[in-house]
Amino acid sequence: MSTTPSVIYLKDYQVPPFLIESTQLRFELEDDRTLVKAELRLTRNPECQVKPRGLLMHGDESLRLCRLAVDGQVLTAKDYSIDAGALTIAEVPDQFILESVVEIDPAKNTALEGLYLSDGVYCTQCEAEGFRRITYYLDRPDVMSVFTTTVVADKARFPVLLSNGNPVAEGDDSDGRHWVTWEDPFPKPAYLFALVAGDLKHIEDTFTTASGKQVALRLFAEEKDLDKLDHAMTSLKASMRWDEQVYGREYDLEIYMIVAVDFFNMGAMENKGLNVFNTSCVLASQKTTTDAGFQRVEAVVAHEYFHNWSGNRVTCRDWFQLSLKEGFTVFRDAEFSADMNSRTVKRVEDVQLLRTAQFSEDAGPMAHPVRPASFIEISNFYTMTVYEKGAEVVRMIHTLLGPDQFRAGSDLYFERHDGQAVTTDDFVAAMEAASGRDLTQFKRWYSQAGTPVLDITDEYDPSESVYRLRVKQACPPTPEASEKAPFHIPLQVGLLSPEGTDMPLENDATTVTLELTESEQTFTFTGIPQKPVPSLLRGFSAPVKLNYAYSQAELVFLMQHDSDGFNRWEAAQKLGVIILQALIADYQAGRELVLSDALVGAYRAVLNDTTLDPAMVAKVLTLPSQAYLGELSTQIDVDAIHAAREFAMNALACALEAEFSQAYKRCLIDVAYQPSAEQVAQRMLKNLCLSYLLRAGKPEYLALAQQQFSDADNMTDEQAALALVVHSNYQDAAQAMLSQFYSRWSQESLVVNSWLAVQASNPCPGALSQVEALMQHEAFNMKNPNKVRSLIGVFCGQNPVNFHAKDGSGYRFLADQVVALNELNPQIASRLVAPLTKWKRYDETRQQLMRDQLQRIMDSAELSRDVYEVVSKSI
Ligand code: 0A1
Ligand code: ZN
Repeated sequence: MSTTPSVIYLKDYQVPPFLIESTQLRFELEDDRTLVKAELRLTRNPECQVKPRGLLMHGDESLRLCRLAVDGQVLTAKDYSIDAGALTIAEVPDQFILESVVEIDPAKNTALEGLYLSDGVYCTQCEAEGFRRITYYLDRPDVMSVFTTTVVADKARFPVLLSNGNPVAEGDDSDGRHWVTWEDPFPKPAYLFALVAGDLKHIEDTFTTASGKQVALRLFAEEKDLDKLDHAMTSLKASMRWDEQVYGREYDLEIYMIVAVDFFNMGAMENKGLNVFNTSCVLASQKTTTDAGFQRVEAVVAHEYFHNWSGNRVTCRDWFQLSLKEGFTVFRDAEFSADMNSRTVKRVEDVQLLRTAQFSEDAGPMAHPVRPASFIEISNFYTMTVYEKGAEVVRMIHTLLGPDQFRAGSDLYFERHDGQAVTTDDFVAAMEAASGRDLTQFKRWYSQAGTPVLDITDEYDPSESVYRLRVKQACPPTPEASEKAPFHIPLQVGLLSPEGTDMPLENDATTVTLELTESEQTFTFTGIPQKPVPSLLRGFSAPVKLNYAYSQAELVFLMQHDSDGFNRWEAAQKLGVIILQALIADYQAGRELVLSDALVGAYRAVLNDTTLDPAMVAKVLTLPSQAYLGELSTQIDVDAIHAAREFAMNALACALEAEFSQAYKRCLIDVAYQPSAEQVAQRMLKNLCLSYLLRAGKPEYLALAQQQFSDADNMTDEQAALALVVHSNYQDAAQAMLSQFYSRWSQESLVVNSWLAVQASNPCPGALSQVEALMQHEAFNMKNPNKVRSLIGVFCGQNPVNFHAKDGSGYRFLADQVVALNELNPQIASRLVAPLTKWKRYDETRQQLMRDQLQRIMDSAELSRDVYEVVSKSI
């Protein structure tokens, strides 16, 4: 980047002057280069008012143009120009064939955008704008074309040659090379293009769609990982059935393929008929994968599959509409996971993520609306806001419309827009048309950034049997706007009688949806015989912060009686927050820390109630996280939060040792391992108990953890024991376990990642030197995003005490890595820098140290657009 990068605005959107009717590609994969031959049938877009004489094609500085021809006429240098990678042909007819040949070098592509090599396997990543690194093209999602792709490569080293659609021809050349031609009949934008070539093996199954069509399912991986694909296959078939049953959506090609690659910037990619997956999101086996890993595979396989309709058949007009496909698809995969496992546990986990990662993004310098209004580099907008908050926005529509009208809206959306590239307005319009509801104000959720805050008070009038809730909403300023208009917020509410039962409300319902539309509103409930305890924001019905002055006794009451499982957990969190905030204040004031009996009593009751879902018991007995407590603070005091949590957990461990020990034993499983909701729940609670027991300070519990570590027949138990000991005071035992773990698993790349992460997240002193040492270890590779995330990403994002060390060493370390990665892989560099951008939340000394490092990155050599955007917006 030699000049200041330009900003792209939604308001400047214009339809493309040209369309591409068909795309024929031929890839010749050679050792030191790849030749890409393209034959494009272009035509003027009838919908475009202007008729430019020339044509601008997206491209990249890494393309070496070998030949360019219009309708067979070879162009010479005077007929075209190339500027900052883009190709302009001075004059073109209304309809023509454009032929080009370019040379690219996948072996040198460490950015992992476009065509690159991952451990000897060629693969592509084209979303969002990677296709222009492969050939000159109209690389924008509203240009949709049918593709025919021929891949040619050495047969011995690259026996498998894949692309989108159906294979239509193949053959051998005389020189040991072979070729396969693929045809994708569905018009698609270039970002959904994919190519894979390598020595891969596969497992195969079939799926019969609701209308009786047979689909071949093929999952590819390196031979050594072939035994880790069964769970993904099961998840794929379950997703296909679920989308038929819940959304009436069938698969449309004859074949569906997934390829596992080890080098990948994100989780996975929904390329038409040929998904490319990060190994971390598709491989799973009992011995090497934790329960959380199994659930991630299930969720990501479903997510990519669901994109076939929400994303591929109906795609985005422009990248500002990214949440059109991502918000909707995350909502769909969350509902799928809820149906496959425990609904309440899934909701709790999603809300925990939203309230830490998304809320902090929405409060920081990169805050943006679900539909951003501008960007410098679109890769920076694959965010918690676009994905997770976007999914909450769809969920709110579902809540406001109810399941039947929502389904009608979704049917109408797919019917109206099949084969089109559309906007979030089109999505909402379909929901409005199907339901008859006016969502004009609701659409502010797409255009206004920031997390709304609800302040709720109440009053009860016994003489009239009337209960009133008074709700105020406000939203703090964010970079794009200081004033916010009121949001349309569905607030689900129930009222509990003093006996702990739900009071019947309107039409005898026990939960009602209040619709907030103004900055201040009062809701009146009549026929309320006694003063109720309100259960507010049931199921987390809107992505907001809520203040209501609950007493500790009311929270304990809700923990026991609320019929809404999510809010029972939420009551425990709120109680934990109140108690921890007091401990934090005591710590800061140098007062002695004392644990409240209320918390011990509440925890004991939950622990002894064997009727509860063990997973929910584990969630309830987990104190609010360091990140959440930070998010709730005006100024984040990392050390005080850590000290308060450590103190509370140690005190709980001592007070409830016997109960934890009994619960641990109750949760032992003596049947064969399964990643089923039931077993997952038991292991979750068992390992939570172990975490408390280790804090009780008795050697017998260290022995218990060591025994679990060596006897475990699954990675969940093995890794839990390892992490607990490594993060404890038993440092000698920890070292022994770490080296044992590494020698056991050094050949399993994904397990080694968790070995790196356990050390990177170690809150004990010295973690930074350990991380620096590990960067020199054979297990680390700066070019592999999974390694970078597991070591550097985890240290900077999940080790607050060490990352925020007062001497600024953590900040310096991160800046060094960002500068190094900026050259290798801009997307990863720019994601990694996030923790530094939150400097405003810390004390003045740390603020200064963090800003110094941001400035140092800014002043370092040529910055990529990715890193430039994040750093310049943060300083
Ligand atoms: N569309 C994918 C996510 C994805 C986005 C960008 C990528 O490369 C820069 C890769 C994947 C999804 O939502 O799963
Ligand atoms: Zn997605």
